[in-house]
Amino acid sequence: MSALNKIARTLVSNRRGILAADESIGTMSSRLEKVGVEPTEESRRAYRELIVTTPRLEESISGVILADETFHQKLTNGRTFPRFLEDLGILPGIKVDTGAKSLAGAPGEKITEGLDGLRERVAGYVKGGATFAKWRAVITIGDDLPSARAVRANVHALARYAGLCQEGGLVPIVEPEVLMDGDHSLAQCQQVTTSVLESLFEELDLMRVQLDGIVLKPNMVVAGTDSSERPTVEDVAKATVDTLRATVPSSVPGIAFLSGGQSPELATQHLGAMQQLDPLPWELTYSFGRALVGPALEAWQGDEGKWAAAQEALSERAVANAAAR
Ligand code: 5MM
Repeated sequence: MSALNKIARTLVSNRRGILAADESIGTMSSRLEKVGVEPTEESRRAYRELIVTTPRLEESISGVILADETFHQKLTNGRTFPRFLEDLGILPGIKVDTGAKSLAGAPGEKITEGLDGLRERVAGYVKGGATFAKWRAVITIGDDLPSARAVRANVHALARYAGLCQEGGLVPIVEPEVLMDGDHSLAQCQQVTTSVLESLFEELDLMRVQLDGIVLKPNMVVAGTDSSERPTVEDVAKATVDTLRATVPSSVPGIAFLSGGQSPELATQHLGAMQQLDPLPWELTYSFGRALVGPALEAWQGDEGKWAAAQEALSERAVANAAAR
């Protein structure tokens, strides 16, 4: 078993999943503001300390994705975040993309940036304790969207990122997110997700990415947020697993879903229903952001007195997702 395969397997096995705590400074700040917390370097640090010190987190969380700011910050006990996680038996990960920007020639569509200097940044993160990385591409469904150029540009960037990470010793989490925004049907989401994943695996092959040393982080196949369709939990589970069976080679050790704006409870129910669709050639787990930490953030509100309640809220979601597996 290669070192990359071992890390990838650790991330997705034993009923554990990944916690995405890698909101960029802008996203984290606006989420803190929404719950009445002044967004500062210190409040972002304190919030991340609340998350990683949640009692028994390591029982349901295999890895935590950190943002660059957090990666270099310290907990109250003086340990850096990656070293603290390592001590707990949780793999430290790092988001290495630098965000989605407008794609020239493609109105309404984005390209994720961050390839320049990535080889050197990967080396720095490995020194600091990272074992895996993450890069998120966003694909929009709309009138005549996504365009072929946006899909191709994004899967190309994902494959080059994955190759650079593996070369430097990090397992790449490969995240092509087809957004829930819009009034599209579940069938449209399935068609777009299928075509994005087909293009992605062609490009990963072209760039000689070792498939047993990645974790795929896709969206679930759902109807758009403004759609009048209300698919059942079983409909979503079946459409998602059918799509993945048709596109994801069995050499990929695991698939860890993003939650994409679904409610925490629904994301967990979907994950649980998918496990019933045996046999599955890969592990299916979670790499949720909002669906894991949303309730904790609301419970905390920056109040030290509510620290324990917030950790309890995170624990509840983490345990529920592990149980759904
Ligand atoms: C945690 O948020 C991640 C980073 O977002 P920005 O760079 O836009 O601030 C994000 O990539 C996240 O990891 C995925 O979207 C999964 O999170 P959700 O909330 O969709 O489960």
